[in-house]
Amino acid sequence: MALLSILRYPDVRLHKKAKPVQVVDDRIRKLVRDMADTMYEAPGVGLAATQVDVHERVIVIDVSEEGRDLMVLINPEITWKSETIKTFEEGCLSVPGIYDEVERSERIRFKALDEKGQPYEMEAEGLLAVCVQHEMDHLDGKVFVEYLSPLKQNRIKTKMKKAERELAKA
Ligand code: GNR
Ligand code: NI
Repeated sequence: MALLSILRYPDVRLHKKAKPVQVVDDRIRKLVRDMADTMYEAPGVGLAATQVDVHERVIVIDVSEEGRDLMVLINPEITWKSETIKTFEEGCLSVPGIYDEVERSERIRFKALDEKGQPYEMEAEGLLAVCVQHEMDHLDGKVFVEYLSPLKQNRIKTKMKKAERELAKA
């Protein structure tokens, strides 16, 4: 098992745009395994490759209660979004300790490749819909706090930088 280290906001690398995966090969399958281990260890319900400083379009998600229903999204694309918007209190492994409300489409359809390179399409609602949209934002270099007011973003930046200094001292 290999745990990867998770970048923390406001690291500039969180704003890089990830490139599509060209071939789903053993290198990508190893990345998926390591990302899943890292997500379960955190613990979190999703993780985008961007968060582990790999700028390729790979996401792992597990929103199941028992935490053993891994979903792999390679080169995901949203094919439909509901006009109905829902607010959800989001958190992020790259912004630990910060939770705030974000508005997103309540339901989506998306397509992606699985870890075998097989294409699939599915509809999502609830936490899964939130999570897919949150993770796809990461691949485009966007962190959920960017939906908050500039004042809140500055407060969060200050708080995260202070926490980083405390960690460095310890
Ligand atoms: O673990 C996570 N929980 C979560 C809760 C509400 C909305 C989104 C998320 S995703 C987050 C893990 C993470 O940071 N993924 O990028
Ligand atoms: Ni996140």
